[in-house]
Amino acid sequence: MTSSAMPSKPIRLYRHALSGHSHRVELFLSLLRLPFVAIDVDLAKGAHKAPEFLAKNPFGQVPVIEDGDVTVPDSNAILVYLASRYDTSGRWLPADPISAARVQQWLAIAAGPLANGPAAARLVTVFGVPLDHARAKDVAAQLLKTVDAHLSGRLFLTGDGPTIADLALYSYTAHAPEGGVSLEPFPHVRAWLSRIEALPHFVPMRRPPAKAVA
Ligand SMILES: N[C@@H](CCC(=O)N[C@@H](CS)C(=O)NCC(=O)O)C(=O)O
Repeated sequence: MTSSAMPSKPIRLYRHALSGHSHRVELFLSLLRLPFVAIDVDLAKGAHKAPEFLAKNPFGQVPVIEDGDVTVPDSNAILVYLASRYDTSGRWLPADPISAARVQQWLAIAAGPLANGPAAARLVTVFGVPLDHARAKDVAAQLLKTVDAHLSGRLFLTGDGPTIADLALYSYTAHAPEGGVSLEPFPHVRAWLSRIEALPHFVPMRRPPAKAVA
């Protein structure tokens, strides 16, 4: 399959509006100016565990995209797919071995400490999921300290320009305070968030109702 500028019909994004995993995909679709329709999956009612959704993603999680007859679950896999298929500039997922490895390194961080830290802390406060909040906050603080040091003297995670690595880390970092994780001690992280928010066609993630945040 070769890369092309536009899908022949809008991409279908199965998502939840308060999911950072879904938002990173929605953000990239917007930055690439790709046509898409968002389909809200009612997680509270268990729609993600219904047979028709499990046929799209056997792990029963959002996000999933359908692009013509191609179905891709998993936010980071979707970022890789969209960059490989539609980013004709090649800047979002560079092909040279070192840059490609750097991007993959951050995608692994997004699936590891970002999910177990800021995202997990927010699951406790916003959704009432019975996880260990103190441990999630510790993981988040350690991650943010490391990322803050990494971003000192760098504009973006892998260098001077944004890649899908930055998008994978953005949503749950920006919304970490909803999980009781402060961004105050991390000035380089806050400056990096602002740089992403200044990208043309940036779209924010919805904030939960105030009463939902502890
Ligand atoms: N590795 C997956 C994680 C996705 C994920 O955790 N999705 C959450 C919403 S943010 C979900 O669907 N949770 C429902 C469940 O796991 O049952 C990805 O990157 O897409």
